[in-house]
Amino acid sequence: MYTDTIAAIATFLGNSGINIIRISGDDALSIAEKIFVKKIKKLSDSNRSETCDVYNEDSNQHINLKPRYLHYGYIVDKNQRVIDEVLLSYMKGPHTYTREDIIEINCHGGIISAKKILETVLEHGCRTAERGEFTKRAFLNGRIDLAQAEAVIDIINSKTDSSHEISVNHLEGRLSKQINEIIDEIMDILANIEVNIDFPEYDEDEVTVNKVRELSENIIKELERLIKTADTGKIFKEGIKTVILGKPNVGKSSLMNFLLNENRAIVTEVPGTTRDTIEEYVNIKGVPLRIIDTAGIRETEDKVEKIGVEKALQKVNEADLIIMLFDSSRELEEEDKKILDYIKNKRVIYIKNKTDLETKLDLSEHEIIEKEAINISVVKNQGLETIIDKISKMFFEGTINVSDELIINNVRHKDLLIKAKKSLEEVLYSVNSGMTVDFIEIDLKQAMDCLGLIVGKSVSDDLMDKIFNEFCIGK
Ligand SMILES: Nc1nc2c(ncn2[C@@H]2O[C@H](COP(=O)(O)OP(=O)(O)OP(=O)(O)O)[C@@H](O)[C@H]2O)c(=O)[nH]1
Ligand SMILES: [Mg+2]
Repeated sequence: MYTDTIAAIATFLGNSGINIIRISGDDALSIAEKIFVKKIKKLSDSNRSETCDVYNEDSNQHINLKPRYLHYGYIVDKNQRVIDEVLLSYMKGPHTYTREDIIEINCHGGIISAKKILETVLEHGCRTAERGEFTKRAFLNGRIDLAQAEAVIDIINSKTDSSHEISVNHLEGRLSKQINEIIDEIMDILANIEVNIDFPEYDEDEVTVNKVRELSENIIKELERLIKTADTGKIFKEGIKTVILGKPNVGKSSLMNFLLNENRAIVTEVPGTTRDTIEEYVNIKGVPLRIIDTAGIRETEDKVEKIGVEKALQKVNEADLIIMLFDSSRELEEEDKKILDYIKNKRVIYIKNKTDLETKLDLSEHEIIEKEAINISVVKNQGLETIIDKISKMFFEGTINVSDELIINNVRHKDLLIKAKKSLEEVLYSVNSGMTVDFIEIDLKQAMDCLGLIVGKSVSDDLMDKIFNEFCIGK
């Protein structure tokens, strides 16, 4: 099958050591042969121009690019002017990332070389790759399935070791294997039903019904187990969305800075210092946190502060965790009580800050909070470890071994698993209410289709565009 040839810079353009230009498709090799030279000749000084000082000795020389070797040489433009000194490799399809012929050119870092080389490559008759198009080709050419392609982007976007490990598991095909096994089981049930429909005279109805019931129940259990892991997967992928909340001046921004280990938020003794929400990602002892510092909650006439307070309260709705800060050197005030009211249904860690000062806070009205609250002093660096330990216990019940467990870390997969489970519950319902087996065929097929979409069986162009548009160029 002929495909047009695509090219892109696969590395991040900046002051790096090297950049890589990638070409994939039927013309990759012939393009390389036109732009790559192994030998150069310095022109004599009199012939030198400012922009070109080296030339190909024999522009028509035949270059033998042996596959899977690194070839040292130069890239030249259409006028045979040298652009850069490079290492070039040729990987012959189908044993490549895209299953097509691939050329990779390692040039010097910086912006200009890579851009010029790409321009030259494009001039020789290929087009710029779209986002994720190399990986899309790997999928379309059957080297990986859709779940594995999605794992590639998740590996690139990983922010923690654990999240990386989960995605590597998926790339290796562990999720796909499990999903395909479930699809096979559903196909077994369907086959049973077909026999029943085709040969009703065998009167195997009862046997079939029992078999359908048992298999559906087992698959539902398996899907439930997978769906349950999605919460952990989301946390590892996005971090625990942790909103620091409290009245003005309790030390929210000080705590944020401490957790980030940098002076990110402005801290002053003036109540109402923080006006906007500030979000940062941090990984503390393996616990991934997306920390959000907020404006101190109080009634205010200040227009800017008011918006800040509204934003802070909005963040509460999206939070996985609230860190509610009290100032132990001040009495419990209306503002504290209002915040407590506001976060009633959330997961909360209560903290009393400024314990280095004389205690004035009395939480005896709130017995449970008093018992649970962690005493800290940000300025004295006291009690802060306890916060992380508590979060770790709250979300991971100690430790979690992501390498052994198959964890769902993709919302699309989770939604499809839930849909598949619902269809199978319909199957069970139909079976239990005595409907004939042919009735359940539709639901079974629907469950199978949902699971098929995870691994990319009969996926629409729209869905593919949506998935691969999240990739970077050159991947
Ligand atoms: N003594 C003492 N002072 C602290 C402690 N933590 C913070 N502070 C001080 O309390 C003041 C307010 O701290 P911030 O971190 O700005 O408080 P905030 O809650 O972010 O305040 P707003 O942004 O105004 O809502 C600053 O002067 C801090 O140095 C502490 O543990 N002990
Ligand atoms: Mg602040």
